[in-house]
Amino acid sequence: MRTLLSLTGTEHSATTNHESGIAVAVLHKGTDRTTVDEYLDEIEQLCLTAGANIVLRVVQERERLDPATFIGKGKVAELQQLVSQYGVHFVIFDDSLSPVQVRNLQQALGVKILDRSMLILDIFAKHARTIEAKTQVELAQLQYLYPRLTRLWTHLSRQYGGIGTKGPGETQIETDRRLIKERIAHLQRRLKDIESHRALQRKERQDLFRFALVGYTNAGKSTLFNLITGAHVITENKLFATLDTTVRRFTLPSGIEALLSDTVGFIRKLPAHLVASFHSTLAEAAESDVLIHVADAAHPALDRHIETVEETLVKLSIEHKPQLLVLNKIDQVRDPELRFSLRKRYPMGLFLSAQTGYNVHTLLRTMEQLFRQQCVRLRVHLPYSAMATLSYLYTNTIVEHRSDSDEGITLELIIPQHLSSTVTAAVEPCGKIIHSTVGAA
Ligand SMILES: Nc1nc2c(ncn2[C@@H]2O[C@H](COP(=O)(O)OP(=O)(O)OP(=O)(O)O)[C@@H](O)[C@H]2O)c(=O)[nH]1
Ligand SMILES: [Mg+2]
Repeated sequence: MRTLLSLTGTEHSATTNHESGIAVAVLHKGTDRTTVDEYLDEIEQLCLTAGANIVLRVVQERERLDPATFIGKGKVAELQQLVSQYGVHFVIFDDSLSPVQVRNLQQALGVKILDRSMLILDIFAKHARTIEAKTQVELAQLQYLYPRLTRLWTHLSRQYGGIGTKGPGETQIETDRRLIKERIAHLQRRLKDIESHRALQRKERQDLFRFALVGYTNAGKSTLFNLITGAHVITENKLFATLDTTVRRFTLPSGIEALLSDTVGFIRKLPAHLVASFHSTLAEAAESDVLIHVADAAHPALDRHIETVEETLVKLSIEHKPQLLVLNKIDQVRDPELRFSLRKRYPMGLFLSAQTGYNVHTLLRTMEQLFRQQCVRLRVHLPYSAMATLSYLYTNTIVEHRSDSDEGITLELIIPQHLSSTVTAAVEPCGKIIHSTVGAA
């Protein structure tokens, strides 16, 4: 990863420890100042996660963006002064900058220029541990870089070469482009292999009902996951602590086993390449039966976080799955008025604390209800000789009721819909299905 990016002169890491910077945002018409402050809070948190500090925030009210420098000339001059006054190492913009804007700003300010996408890609690169995550991040980085290199190349060829000549810059960048293209193809092949392996693993587990935790980064997904499944996924007060998907079995209150998955979090303006290249990681959520949307109830930007997650689910085409909204970190919402307004805004939300365990039993009961709604109720009759089938039914279905008579055993069963043909096939050779109804809630 490092070698390829260094070909272009781009540093592997956007920020390094102890670097300081200035955060810049533009206040567009129709956006209020509080929202822009929230965006800058998030940029600050992203920088902290990447190991850098924001020492100053600059907001410009502007209708039309400057194609050359994004912000206006006067603001660039003001920034020039601030950069030298505070001795910062970088200036970061909340919006996406074009390669030309990055170059012009870099020339004018003499420090590194970053935008939100670059910083997010950087954090992903730093946090990637597994081969899968590393491959996905590298692919996203190169795809982000590639079109930028193309435009840069056009610029350099004009500057150095001119028509019909091949200047040194041009040759170098052509080589870089070819190498990047080859590497992208290689990474895509590798991800395809990983993806088919994952699909095989999912198929092996397909007899279990699947819940998937999704939500904004830092909402507490992994904390809740660990609490429910007893796993030890890393939880941190940093953005994007989790970049992989972990799946574990857990037991619903009725005793039936199900699967729960924890995955990478979402954020506003998540670079499109990242969403695309994290396809195999997000496949577990995409193929789950129920999505549990975890949100941080104590966060001032809660409403916007929920909107962002909903938009991301649409982008992933999984917004139609049955969903449960969990408002986590309720232990941090102490003001009764705030709690009241949250309940009014989110009447369907389930308020809990993954840290203290408050109300987690209600979540489990609700999960069980959702499971039952997607189940089939079966009444079967088995002779006493069918002990193996009986034991199979006890392990793989919920036995709601059992009655024993001289003729044999009658069972009232609740089973996930996708298992109904498997159960029918197990029962029919020795017993019989008396009755079946969809929706066992
Ligand atoms: N007070 C409080 N803190 C919580 C609660 N749940 C999680 N946290 C804290 O919130 C931070 C983020 O939690 P994680 O579980 O890592 O969040 P995540 O959603 O998995 O985050 P990413 O993997 O980074 O997307 C950690 O410092 C947790 O200790 C809660 O119910 N109450
Ligand atoms: Mg996590």
